[in-house]
Amino acid sequence: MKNWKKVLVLLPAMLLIFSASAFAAPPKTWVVGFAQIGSESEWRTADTISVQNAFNEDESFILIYSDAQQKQENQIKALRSFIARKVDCIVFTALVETGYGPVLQEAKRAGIPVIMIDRDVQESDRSLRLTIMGSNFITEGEKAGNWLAAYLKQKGMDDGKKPINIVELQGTTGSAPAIERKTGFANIMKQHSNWQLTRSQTGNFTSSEGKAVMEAFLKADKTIQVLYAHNDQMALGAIQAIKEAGLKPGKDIIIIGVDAVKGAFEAIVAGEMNCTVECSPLLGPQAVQAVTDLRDGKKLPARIYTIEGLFDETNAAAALPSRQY
Ligand code: GYE
Repeated sequence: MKNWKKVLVLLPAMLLIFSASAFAAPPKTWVVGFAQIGSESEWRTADTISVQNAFNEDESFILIYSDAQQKQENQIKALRSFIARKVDCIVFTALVETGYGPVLQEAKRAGIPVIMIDRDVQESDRSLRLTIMGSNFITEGEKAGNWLAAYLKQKGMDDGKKPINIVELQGTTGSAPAIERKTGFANIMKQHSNWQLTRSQTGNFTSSEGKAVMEAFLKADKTIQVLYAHNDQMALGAIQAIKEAGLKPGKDIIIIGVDAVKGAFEAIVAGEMNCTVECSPLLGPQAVQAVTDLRDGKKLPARIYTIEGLFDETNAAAALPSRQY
């Protein structure tokens, strides 16, 4: 008898839940503006495609894509046009770390949330963006340094006294990955007093500039033993320069890159490059998840890191067939 009463009392609530879930309104369509940097590398292309596909596959989003062609002023213009169009959310990758304060303030005043992916800005006011999702670039630089220490040891090339001459190709000046990949590698250099950074210059994350800078390094210096490039694209350009100088890349000069793009895998398998630290560009699904959570009223964590590995001659060939970028 008692149970019957309970059912009678609960019935209206049960009906309400049932009808709410059966006829739940579809999620409100959100217009998302994506302010991308450009297309300087294989990595960037894979990143753009991943974000575009992930948003386009979800019918509840309309993505507006902007390619800034490597210019900060174009990015600022794109952000302003997103604000003028009153988009629901902005997904933003900052070319460099500084100079976006005013436009981010404008977005905040307009009540438009900003989600950073890949490259963050240096703004003391954390509230200017909800989260930054992507890689830990300092860890990547440290991984590159630790790999080098283990490799030199294994080859019996480092007695801890004789100098190890290293050159560095930096990424775009002022960008988060260039600053932090340098810092991470320098952290490991500090543990090896005989390692010396003999030359360090920007190659702007591109193959052509990486090649040109490496050519200049090789002309001026015959003692280079190691190249640390802040991305694979510059390492691949430098490999051309090393070959043209009559040297064997991967043998006469140890070459370390970052990203783990297909071109680097092929170079490692061919014995022309030694190591690449993985940095995943496949940020699309994670970005869609974050924007969906935001639309659902959930709070986003301030930092979302991607999980990544490292590849050299011991594991590159086995991993190559399943690589997505
Ligand atoms: O390593 C490089 C690209 O921001 C992590 O930018 C990204 C970097 C990536 O051009 O290849």
